Amino acid sequence: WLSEGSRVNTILKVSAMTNIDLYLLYDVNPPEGFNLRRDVYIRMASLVKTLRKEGDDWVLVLPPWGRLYHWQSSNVHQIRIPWGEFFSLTSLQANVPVIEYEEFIAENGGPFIDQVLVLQNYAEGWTDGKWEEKVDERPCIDKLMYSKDKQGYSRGWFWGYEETRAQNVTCISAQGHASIMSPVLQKNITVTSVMLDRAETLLHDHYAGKDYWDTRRSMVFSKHLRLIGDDFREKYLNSTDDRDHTIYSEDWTRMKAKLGSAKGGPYLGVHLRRKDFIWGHREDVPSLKGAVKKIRSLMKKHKLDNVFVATDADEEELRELRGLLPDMVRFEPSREDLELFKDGGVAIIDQWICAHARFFIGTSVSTFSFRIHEEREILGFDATATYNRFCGDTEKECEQPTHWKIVF
Ligand SMILES: Nc1nc2c(ncn2[C@@H]2O[C@H](COP(=O)(O)OP(=O)(O)OP(=O)(O)O)[C@@H](O)[C@H]2O)c(=O)[nH]1
Ligand SMILES: *[C@@H]1O[C@H](CO)[C@@H](O)[C@H](O)[C@H]1NC(C)=O
Ligand SMILES: *[C@@H]1O[C@H](CO)[C@@H](O)[C@H](O)[C@H]1NC(C)=O
Ligand SMILES: *[C@@H]1O[C@H](CO)[C@@H](O)[C@H](O)[C@H]1NC(C)=O
Repeated sequence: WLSEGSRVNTILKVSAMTNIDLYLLYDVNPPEGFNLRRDVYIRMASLVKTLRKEGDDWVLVLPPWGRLYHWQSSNVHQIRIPWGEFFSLTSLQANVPVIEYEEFIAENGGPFIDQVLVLQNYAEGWTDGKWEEKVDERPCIDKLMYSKDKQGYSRGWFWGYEETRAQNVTCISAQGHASIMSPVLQKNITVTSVMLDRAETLLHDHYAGKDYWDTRRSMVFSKHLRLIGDDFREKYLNSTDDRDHTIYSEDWTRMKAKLGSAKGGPYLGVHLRRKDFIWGHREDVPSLKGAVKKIRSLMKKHKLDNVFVATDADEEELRELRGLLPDMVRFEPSREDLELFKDGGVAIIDQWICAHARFFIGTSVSTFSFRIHEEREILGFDATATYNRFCGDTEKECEQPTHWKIVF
């Protein structure tokens, strides 16, 4: 009953009949940070939703966190971190079926990935200067980050799981939104586990649309991190959900705060991105002096006595900042806390505290700041209290961030 040309469909049907899941794994270009990776998750969740609409039981395998360039705290174990340490898995699962990588290994019968598709652009770029959506199997443009072992399996980084191997690695040129991969995965793949490497190559299906926001709202931070942030707010910033009108529902599907309903705690929230943002002497990033001047003027304008600062500034800049702004409040984890939460957890706590401020100002085109905007949108803050950024000291046109309204 294998009719010609239907091998793929047949195998997929057999899988569905026997309730075998199909697994979509993915990874992102190594230099990308935590907050861009959170954005790529939204694109992959959208692809899985499209695949499931077509009828097959695809499950998204969550790529373990680790080896991130910015996570440099020494002597803290920072690889093979499951998503459950940072996000609420039940919340993610209420949006799209997801499993941790170790669950995949167990369900799949071992650390094997059938097919890795390395996504890349087109070697020839846009033909005739015209952009069109397309996807084709093509020779690999860059040197592959995988190598064959003695048995002929492909070995690679695989999130620090050394025993993991792939049966087959090929390159695909793709130009378009995430769901452009849906036909490829349905028709051209005769396997049960597929990994898309360099998944950031794919664009959002519909940026800031309903599906985008459903997935974004489902990315609820894990409870232990939220609790640490809430305790800190109460203890050092006189901020509680009751008084600040930021009541949070554990069930994100019921979290529908009205725009403008959140008041926020009596403090200014600041995200001051430094490090690589100042090394390039970017025109849109202020000096510390410039930033503090703006902070002072905002505190006065909004009658706020407290300022909470989240920053990745190095020791030297931090000392300078403390000199200019001695009254700033910062979340400074103890050694044990850092080992427990890791750099990713501390970043989340910083974001959570900024998200609850009466007024927030962030850094130009920082995905760290963008994720705070979204969190505040979910909590129901007025746009004027959220979509603000520092201007460079000599920046002429200082365009402010875009307001992306939630689509429920
Ligand atoms: N705790 C803490 N960490 C920060 C802060 N700002 C930046 N970082 C760290 O630096 C990393 C870089 O920022 P990300 O936004 O995640 O990285 P990215 O995706 O490259 O995004 P950009 O900010 O756009 O560079 C974060 O993941 C954090 O680890 C901050 O205010 N607090
Ligand atoms: C799918 O497979 C067919 C036949 O092998 C091939 O011609 C086509 O280019 C493939 N499509 C994609 C998108 O990879
Ligand atoms: C590897 O995958 C490609 C593309 O799907 C396929 O053409 C090829 O036959 C596969 N090779 C092996 C050894 O399975
Ligand atoms: C905290 O806020 C409440 C309500 O706004 C206020 O009454 C109280 O005095 C504040 N406490 C401190 C220590 O500032």
